Amino acid sequence: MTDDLERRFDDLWSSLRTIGLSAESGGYRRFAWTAVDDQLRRWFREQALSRDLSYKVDRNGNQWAWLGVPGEGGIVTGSHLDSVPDGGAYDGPLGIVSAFLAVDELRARDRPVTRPVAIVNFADEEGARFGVACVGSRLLTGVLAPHAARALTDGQGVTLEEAMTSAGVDIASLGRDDPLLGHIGAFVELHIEQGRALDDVDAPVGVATGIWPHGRWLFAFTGEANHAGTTRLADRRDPMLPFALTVLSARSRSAMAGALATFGRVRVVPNATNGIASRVDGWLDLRASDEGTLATLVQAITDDAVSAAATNGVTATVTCESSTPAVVFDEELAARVQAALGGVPALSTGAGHDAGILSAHVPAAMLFVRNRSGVSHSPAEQADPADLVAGVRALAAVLAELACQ
Ligand code: HGY
Ligand code: MN
Ligand code: MN
Repeated sequence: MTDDLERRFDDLWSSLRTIGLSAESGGYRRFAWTAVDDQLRRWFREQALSRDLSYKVDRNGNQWAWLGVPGEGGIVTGSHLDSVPDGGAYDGPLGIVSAFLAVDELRARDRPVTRPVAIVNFADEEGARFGVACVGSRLLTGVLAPHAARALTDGQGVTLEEAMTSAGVDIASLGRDDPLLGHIGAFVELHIEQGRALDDVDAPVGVATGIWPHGRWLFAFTGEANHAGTTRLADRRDPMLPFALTVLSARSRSAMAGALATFGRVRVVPNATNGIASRVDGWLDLRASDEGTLATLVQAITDDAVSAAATNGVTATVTCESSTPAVVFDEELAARVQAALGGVPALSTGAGHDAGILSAHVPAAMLFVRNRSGVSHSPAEQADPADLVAGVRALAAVLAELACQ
């Protein structure tokens, strides 16, 4: 094990630091298939080539860097480089930077690497631009149908098909990729923790047990645009009112059920201060400990929305944009990861990940690195240099356990 790892982490991290950084917010705006994403993808390619790893883009636009010949039983690590709007630095990129450094560590060891090892950058994990999260891993595993993916549309009316085509991806090749899935013997994703559990128990690294089921629903309320100063209250068909009531319903119902409901994105048409809106679209992100609770909550919030809309002369429609079942990570793989790390805290999470999507198809595991602020999807994400290095060492130990036999 080399001892200048902190410096090498810093160097590699710095090479990525300014890409997509907003001077205005201090957060990252790294959205799929944009010019910023292209810079990130070039960075990944350069890292792969500078290490003599074989570089490939799969049928669904995910980037791969292979050590050894891709084949059955490969040990894959990696994460994503895209971000939410004004995201933090670590969610995603930490898993990829740590993966490159862990592979460097693996190669510097005496033990021969006996299985193919790969680093992957999954495309469009956050779904910030086209609305559906984990598009790259959903396409790879067949969870998202190619025709549904192609039709996804961003806020400017650009389809995913157009965006991927402009980025040079052959759109005709999208879809479940069984030969590639057959090369993944195990997938291990390292990720910044998106909470305070590790800080609470004073541990730099933890292992995931599972992910809460979750999904995204579009609540669309259609009323009638009219003048804010002349329209009598009795004559209004204001979609903002049922929307507001729905936000409160989601909050109180989820609180009672121990679940998490968030409306973090709203579109108001025409969005004028002195006008009653004609339409309000709000996106519900809902997560619960089990699928029954999630389904019951969605139905109850939908019923509340429809009834609040009717009371206000507005129509409401609710569309599920994505849903992800509960994930329980592979216990045998988790036990091997734990053995390689000498026993670390085990945590479940409400955050979605490509590892969760892959877990229904191949053995998958996750390592979490302590986040000092506990905040994520915000520039306030924070990690200590010593923990970042501990994460790389942990990942290298796991790769050695799995790939050197
Ligand atoms: O939204 C999520 O849970 C994840 O961070 N993509
Ligand atoms: Mn995220
Ligand atoms: Mn992430």
